[in-house]
Amino acid sequence: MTAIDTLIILLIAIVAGLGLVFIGVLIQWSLRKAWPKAPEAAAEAAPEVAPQAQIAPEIEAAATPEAAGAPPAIEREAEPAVEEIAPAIEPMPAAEAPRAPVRIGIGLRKTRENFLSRIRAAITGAKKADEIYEGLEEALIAADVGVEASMKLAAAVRKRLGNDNRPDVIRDALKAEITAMLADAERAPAVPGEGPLVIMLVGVNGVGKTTTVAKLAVRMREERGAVVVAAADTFRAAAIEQLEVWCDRAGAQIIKHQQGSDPAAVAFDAVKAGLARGAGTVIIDTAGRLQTKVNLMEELKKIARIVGRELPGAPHETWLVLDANTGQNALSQAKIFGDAVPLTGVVLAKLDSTAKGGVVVAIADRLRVPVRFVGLGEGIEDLREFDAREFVEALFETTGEESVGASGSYAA
Ligand SMILES: Nc1nc2c(ncn2[C@@H]2O[C@H](COP(=O)(O)OP(=O)(O)OP(=O)(O)O)[C@@H](O)[C@H]2O)c(=O)[nH]1
Ligand SMILES: [Mg+2]
Repeated sequence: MTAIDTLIILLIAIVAGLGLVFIGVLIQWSLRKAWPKAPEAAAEAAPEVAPQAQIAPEIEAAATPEAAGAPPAIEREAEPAVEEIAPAIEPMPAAEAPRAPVRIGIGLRKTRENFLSRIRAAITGAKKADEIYEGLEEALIAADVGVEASMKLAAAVRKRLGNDNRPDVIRDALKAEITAMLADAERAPAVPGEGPLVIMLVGVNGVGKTTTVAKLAVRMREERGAVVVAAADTFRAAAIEQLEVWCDRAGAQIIKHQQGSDPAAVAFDAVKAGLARGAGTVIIDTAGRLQTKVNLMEELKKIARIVGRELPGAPHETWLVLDANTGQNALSQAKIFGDAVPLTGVVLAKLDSTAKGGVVVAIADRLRVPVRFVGLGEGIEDLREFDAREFVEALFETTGEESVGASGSYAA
């Protein structure tokens, strides 16, 4: 064997070695990527996780402690011995290296297709004014804008235009009226007097609360510094584990107790930890489902009460997370949660996967609370601050359908 032969063999061995290392890294990377799904899958398999409809008042479980004459679990619990709780302050985890943004552009495609085709059909063609506005109203209702908001919008456009039935003019007037309706519900975000901004996320199970906590944590960390997250869904199996994985990714510190422990105590600890380490934001993840709706609402009230005791004014923001696919059901969910805790905003998750995005307008009109953020995908980057004008532009975007829209972000 010549020296050249030996060199070639050596070279082949090195290349093969490098190849093996590369495959190893690839496998590790794909496992990490898939991991946050794992707790969800486990949760789905767990018997206590019921479908989202569980929260509907009419389906409230009968076989509950209350039904058996026992007081609700939340009332049997003593308030947490707040003085005894010493938050374990761990070093803030480092966030994962930022990945390239994924799928943020899909946005409103499905909603826009649904919405525009209906509006177009209603306002084009030689029709009488009565027919046009009746059709417009029906088209808006069918696009999930809600009955009341649709009637208001059609009436406002008609009042604005009189007998001008040109489709372009009607379309522009409708845009302006929808924008005005959305802008009317806008409110300035809360500014905490002292200490961290405390945001509590509430909503029925499966709407996207935990995912939104992670997305918000990334954003708030960039805007306001360190983020502490409270794992206050202590009810669902695997919820804490799921949040832990997300917090690792987001570079947020998680405060957790055992599964089944008092969520108010977890939230209290998180606020205390946030104060102690000068965090900019504390985000509280809550359960979407307990044994009964009553228990859940009492639990949320208690969390808010205990947190406010530690930091006056907290929670400064309580956002209802809604699944955009729910359509008009969103309004009844808002009523149920709003009766328990004052809602200061809405996060509309899964806007990317629905044609029912028109519900944004119904929310603004009926709830009178602003949509703060919209979820546009399952990735940690897929959260967008809601902007009424940008949203409406994207909703009506027609030039080069499915190319980059005027807003460049909501539009596909
Ligand atoms: N397409 C899409 N999926 C989302 C979005 N936000 C959340 N999801 C998915 O919705 C599912 C439920 O999300 P979670 O964050 O676990 O919902 P949750 O409200 O915390 O659920 P519970 O803890 O059971 O109450 C997951 O599969 C998420 O990936 C979004 O904006 N777009
Ligand atoms: Mg959750």
